Amino acid sequence: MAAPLLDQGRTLLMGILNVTPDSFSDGGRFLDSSVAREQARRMVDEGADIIDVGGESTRPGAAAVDEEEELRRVVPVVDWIAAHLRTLVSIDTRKARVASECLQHGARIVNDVTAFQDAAMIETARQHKAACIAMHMKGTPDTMMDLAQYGDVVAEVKEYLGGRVAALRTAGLVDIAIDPGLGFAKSAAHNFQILRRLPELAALGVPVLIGPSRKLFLGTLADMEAMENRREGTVAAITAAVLGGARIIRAHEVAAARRAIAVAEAVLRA
Ligand code: HH2
Repeated sequence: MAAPLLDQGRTLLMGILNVTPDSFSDGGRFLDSSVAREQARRMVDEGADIIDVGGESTRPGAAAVDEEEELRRVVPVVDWIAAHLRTLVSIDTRKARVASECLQHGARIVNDVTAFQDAAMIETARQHKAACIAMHMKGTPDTMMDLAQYGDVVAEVKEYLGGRVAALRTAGLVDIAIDPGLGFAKSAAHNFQILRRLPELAALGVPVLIGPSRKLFLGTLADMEAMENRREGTVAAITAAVLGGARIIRAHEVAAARRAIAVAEAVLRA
């Protein structure tokens, strides 16, 4: 069996490349393909293990993107990165056809914020022997913030993700990571609770991915409302995540994330 991509015995760093006009923190910056390529190269130089290419914003309230448009945005970028850079490519999509095309163009990981609930997505991953990242969310990006209600958020997320891992394994998929989905149908308090109780999710026995980068829950703390004031908070959240057992970190600012991971890993080793 091939070595797992998502479990390499160290914390992996996933750099975010949003090829969108409307992502919450960097919308429009990387729509131009030459700028997207440069950003991918920079992130790899700064230590990204994986480049996560997305063509549809999933920010709260975001509208769905037409399939052809999403393909047009992501496929050339995935193709170029896979051919030119020494890195793994993941495709951040909810659509089986987008995943399929990107896997044919060199992506090896599917990052699905709907956790492979679409049978066609599972079948696509199975056919390509892709690694799978299954994220927890409720509803859709358009409706999710009305659904941020839980008895025990960590217990509910854990039960849901445990079920998704079982479904993927039943389909024969073996390279799997889970993600509680910070900011997806979660209040700020839910996100902090998830970070504090991360070891409970890590106990599911598959790598946990955490994506706190620049997110709104950081902006609820004093002096962090403005996006440009969330850099240090992002680094702190990454540190907390690794100390709590996260094995994959998804971030916009790769160099800073790499340094935070190094500190947290040194603490864990000490
Ligand atoms: N967050 C975003 C998008 N995809 N995938 C996973 N697995 N985990 C996350 O936390 C996650 C994700 C949202 O962040 P971003 O990509 O920066 O913004 P947008 O969705 O507006 O493009």
